[in-house]
Amino acid sequence: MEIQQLKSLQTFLENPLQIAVIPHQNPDGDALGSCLAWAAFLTQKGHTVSVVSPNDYPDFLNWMPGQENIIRHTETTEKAETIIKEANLIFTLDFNDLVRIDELATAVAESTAPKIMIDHHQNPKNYADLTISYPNIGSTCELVYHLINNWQPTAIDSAIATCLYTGIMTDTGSFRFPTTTATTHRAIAHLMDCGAPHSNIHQNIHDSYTFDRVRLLGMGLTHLTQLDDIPAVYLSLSQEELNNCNYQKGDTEGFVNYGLRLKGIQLAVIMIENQKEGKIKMSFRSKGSFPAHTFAETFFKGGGHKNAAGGVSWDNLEETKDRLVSAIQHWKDRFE
Ligand SMILES: [Mn+2]
Repeated sequence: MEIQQLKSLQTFLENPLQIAVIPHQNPDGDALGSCLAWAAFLTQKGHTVSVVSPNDYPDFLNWMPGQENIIRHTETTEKAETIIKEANLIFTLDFNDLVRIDELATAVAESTAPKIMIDHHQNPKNYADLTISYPNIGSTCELVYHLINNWQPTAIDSAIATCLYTGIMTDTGSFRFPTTTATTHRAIAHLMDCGAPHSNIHQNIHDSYTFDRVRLLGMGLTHLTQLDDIPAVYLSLSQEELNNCNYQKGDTEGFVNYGLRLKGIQLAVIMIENQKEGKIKMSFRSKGSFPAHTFAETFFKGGGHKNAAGGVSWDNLEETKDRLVSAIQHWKDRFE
């Protein structure tokens, strides 16, 4: 697949630069994978590159090649901001709106360095000097794969292949979401040729639950509720339940998908209480034409993709449930 902006991208990178590469807050496999692969490629090209993450990431990602050098803004704030200040080129990957990097946004907005967005979310904001946005591609990692493969396929070593494979795998739900194409599989085949250890990657991501995490999943599932005559389900976890299971960042990742395992269900929602921040974090997953992103945007200040979106509620858990149920009932004609 040809990426139209490759030539313009290359003109930014003609001379050795100090580069900062930034994933979104609470980075997932795609955000980290794309940043680490892109940073490794730029390093090969003779640039000095740092990956600066707005905050920490879950344990099931802390094996990825290169992650040991990631600077976390929440932990080493001054260092992170110095890197942004001194960078003469900034890449933002896997997001398209500076609100997604929280407090790091100020440093990025204040920097006079050119900014380049590489992303696959809809409706990119206009903050970058070069916007490489492909909402039809299933992951930023697949987009970065095409960029590198168009430019210099021989640069894809096993570290880059591993990072890209991971992000493509996680953002496509292990190659099963509708965004997975034959092109995706050709990219994956090539990445395996380049040394991506696919079995290890699957194990590291999916078979690395702690005992507490499985208990937490069990608690979430006991709350699984199906709406009357509407193909939608929701589940929830209270702060107390999270505490009881020694909640660690990333533990609830993927729980919402269990709702979609029910036959015929088109929308699954999870509500996770965060008492410290006084809010309920919400995730929406849909199948078919139900627009999870528009639903999240309309009712819960969120957004995302058609089949995977996030949102937030400032009401308590019970009120949020009630509001969710009415919102779904209000939109019941949108189901197939
Ligand atoms: Mn992504």
